[in-house]
Amino acid sequence: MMLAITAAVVLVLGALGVVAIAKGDSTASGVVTTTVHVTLSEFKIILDPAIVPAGNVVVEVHNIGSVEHNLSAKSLGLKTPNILSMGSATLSLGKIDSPVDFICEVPGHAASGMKATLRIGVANSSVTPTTAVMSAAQMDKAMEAVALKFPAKTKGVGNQELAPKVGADGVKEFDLTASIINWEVEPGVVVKGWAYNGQIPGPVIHVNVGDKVRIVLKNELPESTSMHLHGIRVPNAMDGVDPYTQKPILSGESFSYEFTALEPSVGMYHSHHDAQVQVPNGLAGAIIIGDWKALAMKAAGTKVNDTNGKAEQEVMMVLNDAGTIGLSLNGKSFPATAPYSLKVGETMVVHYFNEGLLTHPMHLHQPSGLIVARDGKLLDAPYFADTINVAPGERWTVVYTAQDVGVWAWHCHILTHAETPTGMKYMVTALIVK
Ligand SMILES: [Cu+2]
Repeated sequence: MMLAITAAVVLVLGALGVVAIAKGDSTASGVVTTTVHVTLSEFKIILDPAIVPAGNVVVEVHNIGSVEHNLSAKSLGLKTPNILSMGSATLSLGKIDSPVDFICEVPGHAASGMKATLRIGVANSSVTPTTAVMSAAQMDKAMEAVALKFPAKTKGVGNQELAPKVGADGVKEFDLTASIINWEVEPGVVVKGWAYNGQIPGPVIHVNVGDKVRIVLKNELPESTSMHLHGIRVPNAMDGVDPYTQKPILSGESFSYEFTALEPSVGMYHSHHDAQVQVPNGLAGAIIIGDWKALAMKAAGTKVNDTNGKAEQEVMMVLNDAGTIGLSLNGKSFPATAPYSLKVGETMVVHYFNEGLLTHPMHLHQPSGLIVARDGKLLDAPYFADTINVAPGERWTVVYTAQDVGVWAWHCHILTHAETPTGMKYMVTALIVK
């Protein structure tokens, strides 16, 4: 009966949007029932309270993340179903008198940090749930505070152009080292990133058609790796798919990927070993063959109002949504993302690369993008779009010519990838047109 009443109270509180903690409650038999509010997100489990008195425990679970999660208490054999973004579930743990370990059982999520332990003792409530009720004014203030931080300084910048060493044989050699580093995704949020040359995304490799290329990858990770050249035409033995085309590169060992750059390409290099962990955690970078500023402008022709017929910038925009890095543009979450700037009549050629697990519809408020290539192949008929769906593995090359002065938001249009109740976050940046 008491459980039914507690459940009813929880339901009512939930319906009102109130997520305050239900206080411990004694039944006639003296057993306390405590409701624990659990918040799931990428990639955290927050318990409130985290310490409860021995007795009956009911957990009320809210997923405020952007992807599906669940909550599992393995030692008790209890688990919620998968909970959609912004969904809820309730789990009765029964009578508890020793600590309970929780994880999210979605593959990779526990390893990325979705673990928590409910302890037994004097109840506390030190954590404020992020979905706690705010007044409209408080919400406005929180949103403004985040917006004013943009662009926030963080340690580490990805996508830095990597200069080759050119040997007597004329081969352009690029040296990459894979290792685990501390990576600041947003101000004060430092995660264990898996990086090439200490950068997330890895450095940009730029070569010309006809170049002989050698990429030497040294593995300083705690596990094996290999590297696939995604979208680049290479001999099969250089395709980086262990154990088929090569042996795994063991920790401490190196491998040389050698090929001749045969055709203009917009490619990415990324791990092909334990890839669902290694790639979202950061092991990915851009590799470009050819002069895409020139190729893209030739394809655009007279469709854009560029003043000098030249692209002023080439921008790599690497999308990610999982692992330790999470929802991000070029390894950073708003307000730590980098803004871009152009003068009216200037052009930037943007390559979108999706290294995540989800599709992201990338939207620049102005100007419209002229799509000139998909996966490094020029289109017969370039076309305009203001929202461009970039699926995992895809690369889209887009010409943006600045038309109107202002600060134009540029973000993923899955809104939970761009906003939270306390302001813009994750896959958001801006184009500043002067
Ligand atoms: Cu998205």
